[in-house]
Amino acid sequence: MSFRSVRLSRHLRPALPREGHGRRLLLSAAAVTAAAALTGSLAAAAPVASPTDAPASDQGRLDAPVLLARPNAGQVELGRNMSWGVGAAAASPACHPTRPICVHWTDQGDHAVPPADGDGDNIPDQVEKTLAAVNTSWATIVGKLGFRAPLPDKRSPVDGGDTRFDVYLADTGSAGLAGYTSSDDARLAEGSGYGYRDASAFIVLDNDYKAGQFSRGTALGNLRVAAAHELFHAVQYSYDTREDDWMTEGTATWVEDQVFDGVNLNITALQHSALAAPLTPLDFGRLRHQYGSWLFFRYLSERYGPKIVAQIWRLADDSPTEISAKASQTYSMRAIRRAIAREGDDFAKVFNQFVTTNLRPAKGYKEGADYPKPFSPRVPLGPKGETTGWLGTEIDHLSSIYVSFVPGKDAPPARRLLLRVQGPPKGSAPAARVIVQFDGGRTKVVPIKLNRRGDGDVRVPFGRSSVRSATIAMINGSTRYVRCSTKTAPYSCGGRSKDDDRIFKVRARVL
Ligand SMILES: [Ca+2]
Ligand SMILES: [Ca+2]
Ligand SMILES: [Ca+2]
Ligand SMILES: [Ca+2]
Repeated sequence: MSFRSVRLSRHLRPALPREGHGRRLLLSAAAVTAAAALTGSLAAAAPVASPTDAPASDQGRLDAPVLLARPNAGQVELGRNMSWGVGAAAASPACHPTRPICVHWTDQGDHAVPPADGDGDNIPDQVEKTLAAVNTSWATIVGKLGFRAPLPDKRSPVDGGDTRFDVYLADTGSAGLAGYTSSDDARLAEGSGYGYRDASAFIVLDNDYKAGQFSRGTALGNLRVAAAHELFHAVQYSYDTREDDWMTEGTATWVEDQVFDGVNLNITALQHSALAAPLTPLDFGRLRHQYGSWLFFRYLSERYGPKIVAQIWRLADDSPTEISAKASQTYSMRAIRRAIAREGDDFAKVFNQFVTTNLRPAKGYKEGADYPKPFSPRVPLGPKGETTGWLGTEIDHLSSIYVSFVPGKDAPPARRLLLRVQGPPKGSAPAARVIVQFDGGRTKVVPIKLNRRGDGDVRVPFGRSSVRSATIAMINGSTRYVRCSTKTAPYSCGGRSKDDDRIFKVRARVL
């Protein structure tokens, strides 16, 4: 992407482009250019509603678990307005010989699985593939990564035959879903008096993953990542059925690639992540950003190993086996902060490094060459003494913006750039870092030390003959929330951030 060079305005003019859920960018030629490009990329990645375009990662989870009837008297009610309307096939269910997993299917009506049965054992190939995908997911998630298994469904009014975990096959693709997770655990019922939030669960996967309903990837690839994703929701239910959306969907989308590394369908969701939409808060739980947040869990698992995500869920536990009463009702972001502290690190520092790493995903992530690159407006600066004036923008909590300063034609061959930042006060966790990219590809990250008022400056190399760009990342790392559990905003703890709409300004001058 290239941009015409802009004359930078010294005073601030309001411009109201929007990214994601509606972050307002203020002012300045650079910001306006950035915003125009952001709007462009958003249009390209506009949310799609038709089932055909539903990404594989777009699996549903019932927001509030409700009691749902399962097989009875030949009818099978599966929630989400999905019902077989007929009985199960004669050979249903097919269960794994050692793991407690059973797959249920029907051979009649709209939800029938394709009848192909290569080995002639009356269990259709699709059922065998589903059982294999769920079994592999279980082996990785529970066996290798150390997560809890789904709870036995011993308190369900209908248990699928016994307390083993149940997988039902239905035409979920017709509802635009790759699958979903639900629960009929009696402890979730109104007035059950149960004081914790854990529950057993069952999952529903598509009956065929046929191409007409799933436009990306192969039928087998879609089945595999849906199995991993939905099994993981059932695993989450054994900790907390009501954890924040951005973490439940983010970690379920993360686990797809931990189990089936070769499928990579979750890369689609990165259109709604800190890479493509850095001005949207990391913990925004709507408009598909709850899936895109998997990038952050990937960052943590590449940094500390994937078991850190199991540690996070243990710290977010709200079942009778929770680590301590103190951990009770610990929400997503608090659990993440504690898990990072146990690694000897500080969340704000890690979030700043996440933002810095994201500027060049190909270098920062194992599979980052395939990830979208964040947009950074390029501001050419020419002769000695030239300045941008103050460029300002509002930044919400857990969000950031990048601006790249580039030595222009008139820039002296060996000069430095003075960058001044005015951010919000220290308590709101502001940060600024400069990533200098030299010719030949080497980079250097220079933090800008901000004082209590949020102000700071730094000098970085800016010679025309050696520097390609100096990119500033301005970061709002706040994790201060108020009015938790009021569900007034789709963020961590169901509360609001204390630090949204914080104004950050930067001024660059060629020395
Ligand atoms: Ca068979
Ligand atoms: Ca069962
Ligand atoms: Ca289907
Ligand atoms: Ca992969």
